Amino acid sequence: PSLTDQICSSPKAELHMHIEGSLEPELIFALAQRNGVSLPYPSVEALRSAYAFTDLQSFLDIYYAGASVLLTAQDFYDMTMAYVQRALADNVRHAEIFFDPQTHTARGVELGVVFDGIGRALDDARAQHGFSSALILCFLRHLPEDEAMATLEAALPYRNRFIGVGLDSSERGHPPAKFARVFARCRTLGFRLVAHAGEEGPADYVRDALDILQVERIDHGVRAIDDDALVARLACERIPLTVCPLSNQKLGVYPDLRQHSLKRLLDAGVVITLNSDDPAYFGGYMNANWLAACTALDLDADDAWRMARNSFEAAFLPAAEKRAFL
Ligand code: ES4
Ligand code: ZN
Repeated sequence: PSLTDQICSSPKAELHMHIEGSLEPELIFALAQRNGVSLPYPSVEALRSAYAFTDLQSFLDIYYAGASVLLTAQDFYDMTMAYVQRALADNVRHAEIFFDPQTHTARGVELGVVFDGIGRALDDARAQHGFSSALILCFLRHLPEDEAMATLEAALPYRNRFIGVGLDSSERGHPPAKFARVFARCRTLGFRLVAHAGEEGPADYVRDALDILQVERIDHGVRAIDDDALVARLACERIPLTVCPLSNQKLGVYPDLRQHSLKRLLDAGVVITLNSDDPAYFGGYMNANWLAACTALDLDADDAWRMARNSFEAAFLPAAEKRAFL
């Protein structure tokens, strides 16, 4: 088979996807209408044409505006089911899905509504399609640590509905150390730990996420390439990076994908995985990300096979379940 066919048909795990970033403009408009929410864009086309980002913050402003249409459990259900359909089409067999509770509670949407809508969709996806999934609750790093701690406490009644916690939103000026106490508490509680680091922020933030937050995976982590000792450590300790090629291109981390560090990191022995991040905003779901990376960096069948295997190795699943996917 061609490399394209191999990539598209290969079973994969998606480990870095924000469910709010799967809201397509059409669904944003449909939900706005259903809920009587007014949007600052006259049409689907006008909204989509605003997706011309210059950096992470210019994206986040539009991403939080898009999420403002989510009010009811049915809204969260519809968003999640639409993502599952896209993932199934790309042969994603398992997804560890981020969600941002603070984006919703700040608008008066109760945490239980968020968990019910997303959770019911993922239960149905498992029952109807055998789609495996888990939820990771992300703290917004531009907000104070106290608010992350309060969010954690509010989420504890639902603790069997999420397996871990992460850290997302504006990276620069919000280093991992800002969240040392809340991550320590999450570790004590037995949650799996991840954090965005080294997307726009420096390689130092990747090291601090490992040493201070004690995360098990790094989301993005592409700036680690600036620090040879750190790259060697990631490879030696088999710390996975959840890399998102189209995101990095659209946000100007690597405007030209041919410059992307993921090939150099892969060749250095780092456990690289490929993911879609915010697929509705960055121009593609899983297979589009895989094909863009493989084309731009001239990756071969062996590289693609390694990254598919890495996606299951890096997943927060029991070893026996991982093996059954490949
Ligand atoms: C995000 Cl691309 C990215 N980076 C940081 N935080 C995020 N939240 C949603 N997408
Ligand atoms: Zn992300």
